[in-house]
Amino acid sequence: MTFLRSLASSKGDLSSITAPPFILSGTSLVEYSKFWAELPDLFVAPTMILDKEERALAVLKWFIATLKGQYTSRNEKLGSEKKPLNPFLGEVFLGKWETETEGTTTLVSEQVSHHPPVTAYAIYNDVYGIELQGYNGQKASFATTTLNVRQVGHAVLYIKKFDEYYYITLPTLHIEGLFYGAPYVELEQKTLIQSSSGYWASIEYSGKGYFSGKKNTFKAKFCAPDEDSPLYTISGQWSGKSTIINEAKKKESLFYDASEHNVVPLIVKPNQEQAGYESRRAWEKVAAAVEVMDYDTIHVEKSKIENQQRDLRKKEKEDGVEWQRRYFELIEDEGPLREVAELAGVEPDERVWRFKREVFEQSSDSKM
Ligand code: CLR
Repeated sequence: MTFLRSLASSKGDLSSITAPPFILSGTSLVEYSKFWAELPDLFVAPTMILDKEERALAVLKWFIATLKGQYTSRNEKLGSEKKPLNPFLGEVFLGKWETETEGTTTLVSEQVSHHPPVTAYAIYNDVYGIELQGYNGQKASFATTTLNVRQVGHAVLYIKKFDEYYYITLPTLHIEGLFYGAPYVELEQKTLIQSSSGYWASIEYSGKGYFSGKKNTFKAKFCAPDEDSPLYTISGQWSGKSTIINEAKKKESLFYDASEHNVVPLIVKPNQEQAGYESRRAWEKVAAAVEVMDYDTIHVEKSKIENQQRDLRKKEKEDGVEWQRRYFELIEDEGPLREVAELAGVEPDERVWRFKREVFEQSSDSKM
């Protein structure tokens, strides 16, 4: 009950929630960017498809495939959704996937704002010439026993060979099962994927009992440029199986089956080789205390980090300087992103976080 009350009073800021120890996780939210590319084969697949329409469909498939990791992996591994650690400003999470066919896919994730929390990330594979950049924050509200979370931000996929962009909006979600102490995520509303080629897809989410009796269901329509009636409709469970219907031929076939794909684990440097601003190193003691549910130590170690951060902000204020983000910068959104957002009918953000790849590549952090 205390927990539910703390949720009710959290006023949009998820970091102010005091969760009971069994719901705490020792993983920082800055790590969650990895869920975009744990299936490197599907991530690079669109680069090999010459046909625009087929390519956009492959992007849709990759996107649907990422949802299971993004929204159900804590449940599957830890038994319920957990409250991640609230990243500090400047916290960085780095990793890479190494696979025989896809080669190296690199992940750079950085906490670029603390109040409100915003994480920016870049994921790229140079063998295939594909890159995802994005940033996100969350706005929460509480209703009776459900926590509603709206995501702020978007992701943009870029395919070099075709000089093609995909603008991806993020789904709204809510946390159910709070009352029973077994929280889990359910998605709602829509995601839009708009390609600069004109092809677009709209994905509508629903939980148990709306489209069907199953959880994690979705319905997507895939349309040609400037068209509203779908070329294909896709539906099913994003955490399980989905099917695709070719509307012209009225032919149905399998679209995606999550059980046929295994995530490729991200390779992260051992903690002792990481810099102090790297996530797992910085939170090491907190994570160890979470592991054994030692609430006092969690509190002591968290406070150390928070005080350090407070001192840093104070010093910056005194010196009249602002914290310098390491690998991202806030830029005016002009160029192609703005165009593709407009195509999507989405109000483009005034300013977006851009990955400073040159800076990253010259840093020792790029030598993983
Ligand atoms: C972060 C960005 C990722 C997708 C994603 C998945 C799960 C979300 C997380 C985001 C934000 C934080 C989140 C989490 C599920 C639960 C957690 C909303 C959007 C909140 C802070 C936990 C509240 C405490 C409990 C009631 C469990 O790409």
